[in-house]
Amino acid sequence: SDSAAAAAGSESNGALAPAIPAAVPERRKVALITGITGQDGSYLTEFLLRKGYEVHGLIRRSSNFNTARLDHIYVDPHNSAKARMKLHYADLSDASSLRRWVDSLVPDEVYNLAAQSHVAVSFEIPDYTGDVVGTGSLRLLEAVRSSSASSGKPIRYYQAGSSEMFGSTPPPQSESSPFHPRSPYAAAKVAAHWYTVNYREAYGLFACNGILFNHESPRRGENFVTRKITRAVGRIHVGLQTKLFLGNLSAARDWGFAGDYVEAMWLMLQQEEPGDYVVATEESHTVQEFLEAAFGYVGLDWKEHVVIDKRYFRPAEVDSLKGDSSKARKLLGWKPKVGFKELVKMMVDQDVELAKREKVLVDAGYIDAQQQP
Ligand code: NDP
Ligand code: GDR
Repeated sequence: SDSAAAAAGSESNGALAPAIPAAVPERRKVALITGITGQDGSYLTEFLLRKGYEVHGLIRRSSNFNTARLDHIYVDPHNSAKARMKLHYADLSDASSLRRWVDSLVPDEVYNLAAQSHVAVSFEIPDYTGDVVGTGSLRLLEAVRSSSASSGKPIRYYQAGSSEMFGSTPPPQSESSPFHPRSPYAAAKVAAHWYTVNYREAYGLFACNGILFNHESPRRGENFVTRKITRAVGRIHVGLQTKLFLGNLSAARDWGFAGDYVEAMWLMLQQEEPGDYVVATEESHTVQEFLEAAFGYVGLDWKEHVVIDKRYFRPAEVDSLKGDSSKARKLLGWKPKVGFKELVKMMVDQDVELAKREKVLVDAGYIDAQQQP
């Protein structure tokens, strides 16, 4: 659908008309989210809308609409009584666009989720990844600091940090574990982490780093390993594909559900003091275990379908991640609701449905089958 994307751009100034119904006595809390079109952005938007927030998202220009994860939430901004999510064009590589929206929206909370978030791709485009993930976070922090200093209004800031920052540090990893990043992506996230700490210490900004371990969902990008596997399971199950090409199967990850993790982001910004928190399930599984669970759930044997392809091995790998999230559990009262098996089931169920629909369209000649072996 093109609906959500169509709201951004020149007409989005209309979208900035007050969205507060006359009957609501107090100003709604206003959240500004970068990376709103991503997996976490869509869950966080749903979460904040349920809490009564007005949500503004910054989206980047693309030749195709890329708002599919938001289309079910989207209400046309001309319907000003109902539309509480608005989209605006900006980019983490463009400081002026960030400052402009922070100034004009006067948000209570800013969530910086935007990133070139693929670890393997960061080895292919290291310079760009460093610019968006590292310097982009600094640009946004500076926009928040300077805007808040001129308006006098405090703004709370969330930085999407990652367990990848621990890299080769052995598990379990907690807030006090040393960082040893193993990719341009992870090194840039370490920079963003320290920029955030620095803005807190230097300017007293209410800024928090969430150090989130891997979190997945049916909305996960299709080239991350969990979704790549569940997408293939669905397609193999209905006969649209037979093989799945993967890299290192022995890496271990602490996989949780994205819907649970966005609550932790919000909780960090509701505390009396800002801080940094590890968010994790505290349970770790290898890629091979994920394969066994996902293929096994629909009665398939992964060994009959998986082929190892060297191109998916990384120049440097993160072997083992398992979080210690006791600080978040104690101080935020947060804990995950969805476990490993339930997560696999949720993702496979959706991807089997998706493959069935794809098959109907392919069989009817409405779409071409993706050319996969
Ligand atoms: P996604 O890759 O799904 O989403 C990334 C978002 O960033 C998209 O909305 C993307 O826009 C946007 N974006 C990318 N480049 C730019 C740019 N130059 N300017 C503005 N926006 C940009 O990531 P997730 O939702 O999975 O993750 C959210 C954040 O959390 C990321 O920062 C990620 O690095 C971090 N993280 C994620 C974890 C996970 O397991 N999911 C774990 C720990 C940290 P577009 O849709 O146009 O591509
Ligand atoms: P990760 O996620 O690098 O942990 O980063 P990804 O799913 O890409 O890789 C997990 C592990 O699986 C191995 N692997 C493969 N990975 C991909 N993508 N494709 C393959 O074919 C494949 N075969 C094996 C990888 O080598 C790796 O060990 C994610 C991202 O969301 C980051 O943004 C985030 O910060 C971290 O999680 C926490």
